[in-house]
Amino acid sequence: MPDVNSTSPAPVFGEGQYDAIIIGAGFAGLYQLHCLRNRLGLKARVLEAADGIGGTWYWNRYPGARCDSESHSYCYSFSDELIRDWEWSERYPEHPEIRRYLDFVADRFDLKRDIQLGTRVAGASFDAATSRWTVTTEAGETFSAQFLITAVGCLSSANVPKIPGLEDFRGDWYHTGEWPHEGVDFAGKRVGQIGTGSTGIQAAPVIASQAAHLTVFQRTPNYSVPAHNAPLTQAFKDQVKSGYADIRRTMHATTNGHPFTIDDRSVFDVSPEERTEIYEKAWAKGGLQFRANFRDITTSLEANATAAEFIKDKIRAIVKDPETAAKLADIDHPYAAKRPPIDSFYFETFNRENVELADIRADPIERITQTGIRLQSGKEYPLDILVFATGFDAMTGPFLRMDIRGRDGLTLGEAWEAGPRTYLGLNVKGFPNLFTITGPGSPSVLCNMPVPIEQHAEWIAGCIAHMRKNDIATIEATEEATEAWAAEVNRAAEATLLPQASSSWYLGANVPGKPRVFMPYAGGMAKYRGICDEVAAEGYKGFELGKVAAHA
Ligand code: N01
Repeated sequence: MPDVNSTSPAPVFGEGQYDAIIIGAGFAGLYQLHCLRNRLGLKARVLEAADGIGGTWYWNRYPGARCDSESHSYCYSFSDELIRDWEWSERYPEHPEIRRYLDFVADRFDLKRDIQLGTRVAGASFDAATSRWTVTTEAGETFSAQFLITAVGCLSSANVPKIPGLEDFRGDWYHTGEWPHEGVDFAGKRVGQIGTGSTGIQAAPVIASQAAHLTVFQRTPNYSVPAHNAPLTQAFKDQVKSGYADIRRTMHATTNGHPFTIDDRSVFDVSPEERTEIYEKAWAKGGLQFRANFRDITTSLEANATAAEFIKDKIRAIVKDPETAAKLADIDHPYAAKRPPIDSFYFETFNRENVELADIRADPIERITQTGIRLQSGKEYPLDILVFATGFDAMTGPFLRMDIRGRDGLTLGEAWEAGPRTYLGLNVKGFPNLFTITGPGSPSVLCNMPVPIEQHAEWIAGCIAHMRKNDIATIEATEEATEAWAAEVNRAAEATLLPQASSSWYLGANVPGKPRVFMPYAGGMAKYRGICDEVAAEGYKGFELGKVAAHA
């Protein structure tokens, strides 16, 4: 790991002049600011569209929104003091608790004075003559910086599908990723929820418990494993604090950055009876750990089928109406080929009198009417409230809604016309000094997010420290390294079952017209960290380093 503590003399600045502009004040933006300002002594500013910090957790306040990673791992691990001084209350933290945590971190490291809220970045352009970025906001402010760092999140551009008739709907409608802060009163209402991904699976049980009636419109049935959320015991909290060094080591050594390891056995190393027993235990324990029961669940279709069938049997056993159970269990992709949801009584929700499942794969939505949803068969669902749990224009959406222009006016949209191309998910050829935290081509969404975020922010800080120390003005991925990385991203994906879920947002398949490219790096976080360290150790191999005067 390069030395993030080395600094070089800070240049003199005018108003709006910075060493680094960071876009976004979620987990990534906060830590990047800490690394650059508090450790390197750079002049850095975070621009954040929202009126508060929190990133994804600022916007996702839908009913049931809580993290699927366990709280003791869904946090920063860089500071022993933070680990000592913060206490999580539940196994999976609910959205307000995560915001309180991030607020605590921002105060602890005195970050807020360099975070400008209510400031949506409209665009940024690179000037080759000065080697600087000019960043413009929607309000017309401009900033100049040597480095532009995006901390925009992977799932922050809400996807509201263009279903005909939405503009006619006389009820209220909401997207889960832009949920009103004051909440939504479902009492006495007929609610329609479109979408059964991780979000929909979290939201449906809570909405059902509050509304007069809930119809879940399901296009692609999904697996889910119980979360078994519960308050944390004092003994567990103490154990986490005293054993955090080991927990951190595990998170850094595993594929997905979670605090548990993947069992080294194959599904077929054990007898069918023993396998069922293992699955039963994992089901009773709950959580994302289910896919870590055997090493080949995520790589072999035959092995995967044993886990898939186990979960389908559970669905059929939980859901009392056989027709509804059959629709819920009619899953067309391998388990965990899409991001595996975990739930609190999702399948049980369909046993409630006030809940109905509409199979819109068999009978698609024709249109939204003034009073509800009409299916192609002519069947009508009268609704007062419509909830879109329809996901995000993932990974590239948050970038492409800004007008980012690199060398010679090349837009990021043009550079990514056939799908995102990056080197290590960290930089794009043609866009010098642009760093993309958890960008496409990095492990990001396949991991417990704080782990790749910390690794990226530290790597970027190390890179900038190296540049300052060696009087390097620009860094830019080479075409050769970009090509080789694209091949590695494809190779890593093909070694897993991930590309086999054809409707997955990992492939961009959820947004009509989006290029079908497997976006995250599936080679595992530990391997990826090693590659990034090696790139740095070898003088930023694969990057072109430019030695022109940098400071304006
Ligand atoms: O979105 P999704 P999400 N008509 O894209 C359906 C993270 N997350 O918000 O599969 C009808 O997974 C779509 O159907 P189909 C996590 O990484 C994390 O649930 O396209 N239906 C699908 O059922 C997750 O993976 C936490 O056929 C339409 C659903 O909407 C990611 O966010 C919690 C449709 C979208 O599912 C996204 O999850 C929650 C249409 N036109 C989420 N368009 C944590 O705990 C879409 N759908 C950290």
